[in-house]
Amino acid sequence: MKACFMGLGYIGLPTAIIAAGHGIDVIGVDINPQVVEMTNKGIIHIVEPGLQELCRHAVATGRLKASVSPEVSDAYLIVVPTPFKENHEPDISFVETATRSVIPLLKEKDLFIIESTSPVGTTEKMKELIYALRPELEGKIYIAYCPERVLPGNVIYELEHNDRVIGGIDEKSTEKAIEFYSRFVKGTLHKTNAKTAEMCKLTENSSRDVQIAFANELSLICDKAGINAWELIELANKHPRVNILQPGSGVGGHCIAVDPYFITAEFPIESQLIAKAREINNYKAFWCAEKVENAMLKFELEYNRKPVVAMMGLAFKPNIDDLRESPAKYITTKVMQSRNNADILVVEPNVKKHKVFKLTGYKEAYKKADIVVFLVSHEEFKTLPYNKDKVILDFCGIYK
Ligand code: SAJ
Repeated sequence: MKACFMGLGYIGLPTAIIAAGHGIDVIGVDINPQVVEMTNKGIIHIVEPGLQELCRHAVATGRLKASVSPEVSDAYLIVVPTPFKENHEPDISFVETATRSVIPLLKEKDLFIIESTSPVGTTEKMKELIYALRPELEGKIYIAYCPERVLPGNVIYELEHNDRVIGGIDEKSTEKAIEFYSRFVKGTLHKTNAKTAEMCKLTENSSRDVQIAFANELSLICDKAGINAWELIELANKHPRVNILQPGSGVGGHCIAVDPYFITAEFPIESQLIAKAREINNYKAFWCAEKVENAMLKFELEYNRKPVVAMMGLAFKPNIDDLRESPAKYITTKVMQSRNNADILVVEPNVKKHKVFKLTGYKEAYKKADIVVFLVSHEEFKTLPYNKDKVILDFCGIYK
């Protein structure tokens, strides 16, 4: 079995490595020649615990090779990004380009799988594209959609152990895709059709977004009412059928803050709650920035000097170095722009150097600051003692 993985990013690379580790001959394709070069040397270009060793081994055994162009294989997997455009419409051009590049290589009985998070109907569209260009293959190849659901940082375990949803354009395609994934997935492989599988991925991340929006909305209400939101949520969660998530400085990353738009763009009338949740989670970051700006003004009026402010955390969630779509980064940037002559110390213990922000150590920043703003609940921050002499804005429950 030879499989061609189109895209060697956060998901494509680990999946390719794990497939190679299970005896599949893998050709990993990426448009970035640097990624290809590194992969061929057995070096990973992403941060993922345990993956480096597996990559080196997969390359050494000859099972994994990387290239800038696809090669004739038995299975083709599309694992490229699906960003959104400025108007929040999904952009499936990478999926289409990757599909177009494998179309000339397709032969009878091949398997074509899309893993990229995609708007409902994408698999069907790619099917039509393939058959338009290769009409002789109609009904003779297998086409399916199978989203990933791994959590960065725990990818190796989750890729093998998570259940997966697999939806083909017909039953034979679903069966063939299940056969493929059962070579390296231990979790249960659930059968469905392509549309349901596409919608399932969007549903999972929208569900989380809506639940976080509820927690964030509660935090705004609590702030006005003078109630500790974390204590409130902990108490409400003592109810056997209530499970509220944690409020924070907003929702970031490339999944939960993005995927709901794939539903709202296509079903604007029906998706009222999903759209509102996106608004609330975006607003939460804006609200945090306003809170910081107000605290700075208040300090200036009271002490007749500008405060030193520590912005604690830039990552999009705790204990990672990933700053993509990060609300903490947005808040820090907004505060720096609006109070441009203020003394602002930026802290991110998981990043060594940043091209825009001058970073300060977390202990030093905490010591020097008059106003401390907790944006991400990194473990390190929880070791800092609560200093009553400082103004502390705890947006992520460090001292809950
Ligand atoms: N967040 C909160 N409060 C919470 C939980 C999270 O504010 O109680 C925030 C985080 O700080 C972060 C954002 O939400 O800014 C997203 O973080 P996350 O850990 O919920 O999700 P991701 O983006 O790292 O990964 C998600 C996962 N999806 C679900 O949990 C439903 C993962 O399983 C998916 O594979 C991934 O999206 C993806 O690739 O789609």
